[in-house]
Amino acid sequence: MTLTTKLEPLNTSFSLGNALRFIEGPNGFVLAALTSEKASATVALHGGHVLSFVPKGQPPVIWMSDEAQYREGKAIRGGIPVCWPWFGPHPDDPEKQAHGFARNLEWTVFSARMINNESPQLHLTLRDDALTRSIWDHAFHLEMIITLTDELKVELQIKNTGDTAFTSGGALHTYLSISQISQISIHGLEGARYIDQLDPSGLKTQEGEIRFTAETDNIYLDTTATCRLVDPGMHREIYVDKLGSRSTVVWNPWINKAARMSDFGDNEYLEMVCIETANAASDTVVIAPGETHRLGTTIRVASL
Ligand code: TA6
Repeated sequence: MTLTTKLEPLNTSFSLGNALRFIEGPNGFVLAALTSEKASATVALHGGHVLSFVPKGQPPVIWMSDEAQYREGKAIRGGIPVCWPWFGPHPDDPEKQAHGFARNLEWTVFSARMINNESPQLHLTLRDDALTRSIWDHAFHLEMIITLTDELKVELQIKNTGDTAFTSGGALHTYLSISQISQISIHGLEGARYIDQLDPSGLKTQEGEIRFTAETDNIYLDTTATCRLVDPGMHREIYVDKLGSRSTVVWNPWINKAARMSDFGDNEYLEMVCIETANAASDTVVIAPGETHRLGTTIRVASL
């Protein structure tokens, strides 16, 4: 199937004029381009993966690696990877891909509509099939609802369509664009208990704001707090609100891990940080048959 034969029926069925249309992305990937009066965003059907969010008058808020690879079966480096049904390594089987399979699969366009005649909303879906069941033997229906105003709202609805309960972990693994890693601070997690993935000797407690002087890979537990990223270099604050999430992961790979990742530039650790809306470790949720869990994040900026 050529790209044109992919794009034409999508635009015929779902485009909303200039507010939402389907375009060609890197390596023939299909992207949805969303535009409101106050911002723009792009979403890859591969992985249901938000790639960009740019409020009017602002530099990009969501970060993408210049080395990102657009290949079937591989996650795109940057944006908002959809990590599901588990976060990090598989709890029992190290052979299974890290962060689950949802970010590596092609999602389907379910609908597109305007909210209040000004905000495009894209609705994507992913259902279980023989491949997913060979990895994780449960029936599910994922819905990804992305709404653009002057903010970016991303909501993952996780429905158990099977007849046995399952444990749902995962994250909206948001990469944020910053001026310089040593200049920023993250507020809102003061006093939260966390797993330092680089020193699993035991739970730690966040003392004050988060600043970065080395590789940082923390899973903050039992917190529903909004995170506020203060970036004096870009004269802005980025807020990460969340819904249905009791974990927040804060990650910067720093020098050595950046150098080990083939789809991550050696110096790109300087210009990004992840604030991830998650349910990980002890915060995973059990979803009963027929029930739905909603996991959402809203990204917004304010000028300093
Ligand atoms: O969210 C932090 C983390 O779990 C890190 O340990 C690092 O592995 C990152 O996710 C990226 O994982 P990925 O599989 O996308 O390379």
